[in-house]
Amino acid sequence: MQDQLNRILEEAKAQLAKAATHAETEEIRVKVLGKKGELTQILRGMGKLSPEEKKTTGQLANKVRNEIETILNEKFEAVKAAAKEAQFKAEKIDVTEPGKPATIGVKHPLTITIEEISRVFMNMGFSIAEGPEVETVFNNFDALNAGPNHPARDMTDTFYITDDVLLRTQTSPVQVRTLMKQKPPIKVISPGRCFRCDTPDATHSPMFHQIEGLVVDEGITMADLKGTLDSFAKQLFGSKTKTKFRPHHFPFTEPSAEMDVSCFKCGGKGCRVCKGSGWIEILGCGMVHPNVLKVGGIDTEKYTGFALGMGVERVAMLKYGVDDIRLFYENDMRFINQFK
Ligand code: 2NL
Repeated sequence: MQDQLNRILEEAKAQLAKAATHAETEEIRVKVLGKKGELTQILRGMGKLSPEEKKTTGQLANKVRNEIETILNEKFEAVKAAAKEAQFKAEKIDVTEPGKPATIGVKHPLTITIEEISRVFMNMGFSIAEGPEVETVFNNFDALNAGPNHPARDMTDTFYITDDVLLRTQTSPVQVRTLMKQKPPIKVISPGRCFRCDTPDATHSPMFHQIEGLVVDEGITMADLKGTLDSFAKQLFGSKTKTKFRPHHFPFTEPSAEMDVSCFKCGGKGCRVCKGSGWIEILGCGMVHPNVLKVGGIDTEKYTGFALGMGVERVAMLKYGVDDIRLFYENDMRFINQFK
């Protein structure tokens, strides 16, 4: 029996030396000291021994148990420490590692252009008006003197939601809303998104941006229109910029004109940007048609006004030398980042 006890001790020592985890150590503890453990069974069987044998074997058994318990406790401590160490290693963060640089976004070139144009008009006393992109056919066409047979109303040119509701084809309906709820003097611009059934190509997009302007007051004349737009052109394209007005036609203005600016690239000599002419077409404008003023209940004997409209993409393409309108909508950061 004493041999057996010594064997149990040696075996337990050898196994515990190899144990590397809590589970392995616990397994050995159960095998030796558990209810059915090797040592437990020997201790139980000691009742059958003679008093003499009980004394010597008992002493050895206690010594073996104490020794195994000590080694077990040490092992439990060791595997616990090792597990903690492993966890620390796995969760280690190198606080000295350089951080990932945060990338700060940039303004979209169309946003930059809208803000630049708006700034010029705001400095001349204009307010900014906004309105919905989904509009009534009345605000988009009828109120603007574009009668039922106007070609722009065609199903193939305009995105209709219902017979009476559409995606606005210009931001004029915002000006119409202003005319209907505000009394003169009126001095607003309306930047915003517009929609037309166009197949995309280098110069067309079914979604684009526009800025319109509207001034209504007593005694507004074509001279106010020309002075305001000439000043605008000089502020946006440089103080040497010249302007020229060519007769045109819009249903909502009479008379109507298109404004050209002297080429800001070549100064008017003729180059690639102005296609050799020295002039660049920038916007449409005119004196507000009396029929449009009447929609807002404005006394056309007392008040007159002028209005203008320009394409944001066109201005941005000219200013930045962008040759394809579709680049604005691809959200390719290699393109967007060039306008910082
Ligand atoms: C262009 C031409 C224009 C207007 C827009 C307007 C608005 C009201 C009354 C009269 Cl409420 N006119 N807007 C006037 C002239 C031209 O836009 O070529 N846009 C890109």
